[in-house]
Amino acid sequence: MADNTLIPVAAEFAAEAHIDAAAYERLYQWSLDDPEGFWREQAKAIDWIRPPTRIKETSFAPDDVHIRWFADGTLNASVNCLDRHLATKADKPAILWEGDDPGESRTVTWRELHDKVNRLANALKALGVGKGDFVTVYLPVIPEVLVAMLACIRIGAVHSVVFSGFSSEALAGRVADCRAKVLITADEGHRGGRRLPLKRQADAALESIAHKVDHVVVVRRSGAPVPFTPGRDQWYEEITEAADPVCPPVEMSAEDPLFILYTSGSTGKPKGLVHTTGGYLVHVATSWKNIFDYKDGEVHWCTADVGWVTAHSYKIYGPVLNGATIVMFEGVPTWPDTSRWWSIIEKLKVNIFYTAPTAIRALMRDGEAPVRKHDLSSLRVLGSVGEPINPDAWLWYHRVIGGGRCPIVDNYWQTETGAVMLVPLPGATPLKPGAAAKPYFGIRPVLFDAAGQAVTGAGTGNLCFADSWPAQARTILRDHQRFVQTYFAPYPGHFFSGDGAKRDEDGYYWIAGRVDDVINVSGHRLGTVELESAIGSHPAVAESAVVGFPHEIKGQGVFAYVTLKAEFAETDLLRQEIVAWVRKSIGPIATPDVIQWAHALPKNRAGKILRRILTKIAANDFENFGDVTTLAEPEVVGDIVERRRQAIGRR
Ligand code: 7RM
Repeated sequence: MADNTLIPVAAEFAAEAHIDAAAYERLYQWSLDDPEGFWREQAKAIDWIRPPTRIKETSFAPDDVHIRWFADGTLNASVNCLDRHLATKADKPAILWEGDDPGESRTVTWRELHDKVNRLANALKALGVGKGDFVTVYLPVIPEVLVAMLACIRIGAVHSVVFSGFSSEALAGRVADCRAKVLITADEGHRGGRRLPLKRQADAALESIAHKVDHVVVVRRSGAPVPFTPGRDQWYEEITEAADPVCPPVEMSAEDPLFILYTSGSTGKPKGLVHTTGGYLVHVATSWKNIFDYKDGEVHWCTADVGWVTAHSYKIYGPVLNGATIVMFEGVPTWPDTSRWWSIIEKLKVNIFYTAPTAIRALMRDGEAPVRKHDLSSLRVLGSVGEPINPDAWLWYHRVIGGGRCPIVDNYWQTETGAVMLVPLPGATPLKPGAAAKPYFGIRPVLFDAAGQAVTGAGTGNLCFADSWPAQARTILRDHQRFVQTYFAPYPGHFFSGDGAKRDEDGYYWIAGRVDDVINVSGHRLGTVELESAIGSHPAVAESAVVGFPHEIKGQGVFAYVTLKAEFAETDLLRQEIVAWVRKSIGPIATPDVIQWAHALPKNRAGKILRRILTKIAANDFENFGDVTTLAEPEVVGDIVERRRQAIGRR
């Protein structure tokens, strides 16, 4: 059993590591006994204009949930990301960028990055953007996305990065929700040899909402002709060339917002989680260095797209705060062939490589040959994030990619937590394939069982965290009540993660996955309600229910039960049409894997769909439905099971 495999920390690794086993025990204990003292010390990793004297101020009383860290400190985030590295690193690379096309690459030094950020910051100011304004960033993985984020925070504007794979409808909702003043996009994105019409999608999004942005800044990426609205639209190149290269940083309060990031929840409306400046930077800067055991001069590559929190904290802010060289890759791992990632690791001599289990599973299918073509000996530490990693994929990643010598840091956290919660520190914690291992400093995991009791010792339950940590999200934009209800109402006094977990005899944590109405597809969170409303808006659909099901590559796939309106026939053509409809309304990541027609959906007498049963059927488990006495029409289930049996029989 993989559960029993324990891979010890190599003595040579521990000897050189920032944190070894003894240091982990000592620091973890300190962080619990004296959180204020511990985090006051950690806060020294950041350059403050006025260092904080107030460290932690939190309340989790139901009528007054508030979270404040370092509240009287002031600072500027972009100074911490840029200016302070110039004295020692000006001509060293900050960004090593690889284009989708293997012939295309760029190096951006710290000096160049500083110059670009200052110019864009001034250009944004000239467009009327100031402290507290929202800027939506809808860009592919190109250096300008980092420039845009840092330019915003230099002038105190709040960035909202939207994944460029999201559709115009998804973008529209996110621009309207934060009432963005400016949208920054590109003419087109390049991905897997194809072009993404970003500017067209952005225009469509802006046309569909009542809120009006003042300006759209357009980066010329492909050079393709795109529609351009004079006055509103501005070419990035033109406004930054014309701008002054020196932009004084704005002094911000530690609790001023740094960015927002939308994530799917269990209702249809994405939540704009608000992260603030001081606590986020302290926690992200220090934890990134510790979890990857970063040494000055190393090259870090996180493969996540900039639209996800993984990229915010540990592709961008963590490394950039530490002055590390980061890799940005615009394309996909399978184009032009499945050795693309490995060729980049060899070419750029990547030391720290951080990706998601779904990618490992997909690349594993191709066998070892594409990996063996390349020299991966520069690798020192590997990371995994986004979903539980199955021991098979873990062992392959460790042996084939890491050559058996690189620890895998499987780090568990969320958009809401801002930074890591559970992780084996590479110089401190023996590894168990598939376990997110131990709590990070200052983190107090608690498992609650079905009776609502905290589990002591080994056991399973709903994963919560007591107290607070500096990178914790402060609220949901313009909906504090929803923030309180979602995260703090289920287990008063605790933050509820939405995940189930197990704690083993050694105190290691194993994440079981979501226990709410969220599916984790290839490490991306999708709310079932959001999917259902997309499907339900198709004219032929009467009703639908979406559940996750085990998927070999994606971890979980999207399974939709669909009931059609009486006048529509259940055809394959209509199936394809609904799939295309969902892709258009949310984006390709939301593509349903299976659509099964249903005459009716199983409901209780109050009309609530019984997803528990539908989840079992989607996993081809046709028994153990539990209590079915609440079903309004029990025969509906037999019919759905019969259709499922036929469908698998046919394949
Ligand atoms: C960082 C990130 C969060 C959800 C979370 C879990 C799942 C993330 C792991 C994991 C098992 C991990 N943020 N998750 N990391 N499950 N092991 N190491 O992914 O907000 O996009 O997603 O992802 O279900 O709740 S996220």
